[in-house]
Amino acid sequence: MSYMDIPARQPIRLHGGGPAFGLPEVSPYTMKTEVQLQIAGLPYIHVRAQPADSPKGQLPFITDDDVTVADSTFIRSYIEQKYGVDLDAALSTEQRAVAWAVERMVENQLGWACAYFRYADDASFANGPARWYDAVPEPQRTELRQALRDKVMANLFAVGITRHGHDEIVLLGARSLRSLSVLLGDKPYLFGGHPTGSDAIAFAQLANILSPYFDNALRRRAEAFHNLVDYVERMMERFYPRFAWRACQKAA
Ligand SMILES: N[C@@H](CCC(=O)N[C@@H](CS)C(=O)NCC(=O)O)C(=O)O
Repeated sequence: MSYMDIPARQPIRLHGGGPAFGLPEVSPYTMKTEVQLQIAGLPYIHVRAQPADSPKGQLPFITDDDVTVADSTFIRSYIEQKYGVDLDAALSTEQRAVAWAVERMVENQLGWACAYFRYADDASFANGPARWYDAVPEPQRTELRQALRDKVMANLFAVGITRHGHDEIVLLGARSLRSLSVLLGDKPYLFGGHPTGSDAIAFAQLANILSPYFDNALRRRAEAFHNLVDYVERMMERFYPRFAWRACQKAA
């Protein structure tokens, strides 16, 4: 068989929400996967999709030839197995355990605190998620906005975050921010000189919190951790070098 007979491999297609709110990708889970694909050195194409397009009803999902994988955690397992990469290769067994705990804290606690500020606050909702329906004619626009907000508010209640008061939610979020800040210390990345798997989600969630489009108490708490602010800038420069993160921050 000659070189010409070998079928060209199609890049992985990463389905996400696309840029919005001063971020190169609006979905933190898609950003996580995008960064992990880059750490793994795998070529990919970033395409826009709707959650309803995904087999699990959420973004991201990837298509790789005839394989579709949904959910950022399972996407990572898939690429690590299929392409023989280990995003945590440099980590000890103990560090891997900490990395998983960090990932769960960011996704299952800090992420909900961030979502609370985006959806519960009228101005943030109007300035943010409501805008996805700008092109839809009335009365469907108002209905779709309300349906989205109701769904996310129901989720926030189900996971428990909105059973707390505003200040308590800030406190919970700030504890996670502090933990990340302490873990990072003065290192470039969470576990040393090179980014590993959990840097992807920590960065994505922190970038979302620091989005200049939303002014809230959680963002102000995050801004007070200067090493986290610098970390987001560092990750942005490395993984989204063409995105004008600094300019967006200054313009806000
Ligand atoms: N566990 C999922 C969470 C993904 C997720 O929450 N995606 C959001 C966008 S950031 C979504 O699609 N939400 C729509 C919905 O839940 O209906 C993962 O890690 O991929």
